[in-house]
Amino acid sequence: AERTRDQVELPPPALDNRLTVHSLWPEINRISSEQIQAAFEEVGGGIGWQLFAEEGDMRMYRREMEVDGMVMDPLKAMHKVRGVSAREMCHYFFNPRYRYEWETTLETMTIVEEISSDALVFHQTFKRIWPASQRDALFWSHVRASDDNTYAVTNHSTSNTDYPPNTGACIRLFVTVCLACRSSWPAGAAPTRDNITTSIAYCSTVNPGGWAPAGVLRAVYKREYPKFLKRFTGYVVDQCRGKPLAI
Ligand code: 18C
Repeated sequence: AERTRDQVELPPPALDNRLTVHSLWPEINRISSEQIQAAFEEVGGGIGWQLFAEEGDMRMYRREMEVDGMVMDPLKAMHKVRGVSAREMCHYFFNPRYRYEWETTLETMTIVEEISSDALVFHQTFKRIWPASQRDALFWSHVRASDDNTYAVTNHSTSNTDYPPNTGACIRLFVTVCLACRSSWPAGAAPTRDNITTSIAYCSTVNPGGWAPAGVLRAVYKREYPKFLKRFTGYVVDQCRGKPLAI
C-alpha cells in the first residue's frame, strides 16, 4: 500500500490542468522555463564563476554579487548520482512529506496553497543565525517533466496577504531555486538501478531581504550548500534502495 501511495504521488509526466488555469500559471511557467534552461548551461566559459567546493562528482560555483551592500551570490552546483532517476530526485525535493528529513536549515514549514499535484505554495521559517534576525520565505514550488528523462523543481518567492512580510520576528528573504535532473543509461539497454546515472544541476539565488553581515553570510553559504546537496542526494539514494525504479 505504501508503494502504491508513493507511485501515485510521483511528479506527473505532464502538466496538471489545475495549474494551467491558476492565476500564478504565467509566472510559474515563464520562470520555470528560464531556470531549467539556465540550469543545464555550463559554467566553464562563464565569467566570474568560481569553484568553491569539490567532492567526488560534486562541483559548486558561486559568483560574488552585492546589491546595496547585501550579498546575493548566485550559486550553481553540478553533481552525478548513480542508482536513482531524475523523477525520483524531484519527487523527494518537491514533496513536503520528506522535507524535514533532509532540510537542515528549516524551523517550520506550512503549506499555504495546494495549487495542483505539481504546484504548491509554502511558508518556511529558517533557523536563526546569530547575530542576524531570523528569516522566513514564502514561495511557490513547481515540479515538471521537461525534455527526455528530465525533471525539474523550481521554487520562487511570491506574496500572499495572509502571510505579510516583516511583521513578526522574521525578515522575509527572497529565493529562486532550481533543481534540474537528467537521467541516462547505456544505449539499447533498459534502465535499472544498476545502470542509471542522474546528472543534477542545482541553482540558487537568495536575497537576504535585510541586513546580514557579509562575512557571516558567505561562511554560512560555503558550509550549508555542500552540506545540503550531499545530504539530499544521499537521502534519495537511501529512500530508493530496494524499491522499483520509477522513470
Ligand atoms: O533548496 C533548498 N531547499 C528548498 C526547500 O526548503 C527551498 C529553500 C529555499 C530557501 C533557501 C534559503 C535558506 C536560508 C537559510 C538561512 C538559515 C540557515 C541556517 C543554517 C544554520 C544551521 O528551495 C536547499 C537550501 C539549502 C540552503 C543553504 C543555505 C543557503 C544560505 C544562503 C544565505 C541565506 C541568507 C539568510 C540570512 C542569514 C543571515 C546571516
